[in-house]
Amino acid sequence: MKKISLIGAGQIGGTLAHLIALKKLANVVLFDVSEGLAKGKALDIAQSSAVEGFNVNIKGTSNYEDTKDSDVIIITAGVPRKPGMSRDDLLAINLKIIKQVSDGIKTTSPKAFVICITNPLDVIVSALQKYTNFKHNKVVGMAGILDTSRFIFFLSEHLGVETSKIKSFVLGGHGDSMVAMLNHTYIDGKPISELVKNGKLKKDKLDFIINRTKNGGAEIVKFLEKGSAFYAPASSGVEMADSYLNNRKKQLPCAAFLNGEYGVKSLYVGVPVIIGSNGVEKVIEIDLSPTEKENFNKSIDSVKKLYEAAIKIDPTLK
Ligand code: A3D
Repeated sequence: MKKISLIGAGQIGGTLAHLIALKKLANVVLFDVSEGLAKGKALDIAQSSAVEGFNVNIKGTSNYEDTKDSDVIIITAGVPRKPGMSRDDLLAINLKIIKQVSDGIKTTSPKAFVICITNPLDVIVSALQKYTNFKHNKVVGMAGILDTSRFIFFLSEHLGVETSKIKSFVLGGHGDSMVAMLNHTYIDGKPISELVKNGKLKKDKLDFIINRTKNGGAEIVKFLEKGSAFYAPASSGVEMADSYLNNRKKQLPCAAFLNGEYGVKSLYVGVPVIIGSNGVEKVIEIDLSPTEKENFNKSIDSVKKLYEAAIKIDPTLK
């Protein structure tokens, strides 16, 4: 059995542990600074094994030694948003937490595939790679799968078409500047532009759905009042771990390190990548329309700006 360590046993961490157990993907170590939280959730999930019929080991801990030699590490340690807050408002506090996590994992699991979920995603995943000095292809951020899944769900709900029959993806930073790739969106095999042209999907409704996707996280934060989304983020993280552990070589939109692709150098940002047993095996460069390119560049600029803010907080990130 492979080993997945979850750093952060909060809402997403606990859901990740549950999903990994149900899917029998790997043994799980659930780590949190709050030891009781990690131990309590691990025990609770383990006690469902007889009902659910899984045979994976689940351990709660606040000791990094227990995460030693993990195959995959998924990081959700940090603070989530409160209503009215943007993801960027979390920068200073989550940067400090990610430094502690990096110190905890870099000597214990130097070969792990590390998936970061902590916000603000693109900048936190960059910081994580700098702090650990792990290879770029082994450190990746989860956001694009979630944003894409939200977009597909809203389209499906409006058009009455099953989600499995909609293909699309969302690129760019995980924030208000994310870009829905309309030229790569197909509804039941037809380009979305065709549905707009023949009036099946009104242009203003499509704009509304794109906007709702951008604000998909905030909509849930407002409903919950305490904390942010966790079911769909956990599902998205598990899909990445599964593609790595089982060498599925799936094409997934993730925050990956760009080294010249899309004309961007030395920055983590959301793009389609292939995830297999070598981690991020390839960044897929797709053709962007002039508008998509313009929006993508805007998104890159906002990620760059936030990274500069991170350097002000911790100059070692330069
Ligand atoms: P929450 O339920 O608060 O869990 C976070 C956990 O981290 C808590 O149990 C804390 O005790 C723990 N923690 C804090 N400091 C440390 C530390 N130094 N080491 C280990 N554990 C620590 O939050 P959540 O699970 O709802 O969300 C976690 C993060 O994911 C937040 O930053 C969210 O903003 C982010 N998030 C990202 C997405 C993306 O799509 C990228 C979506 C939803 C949430």
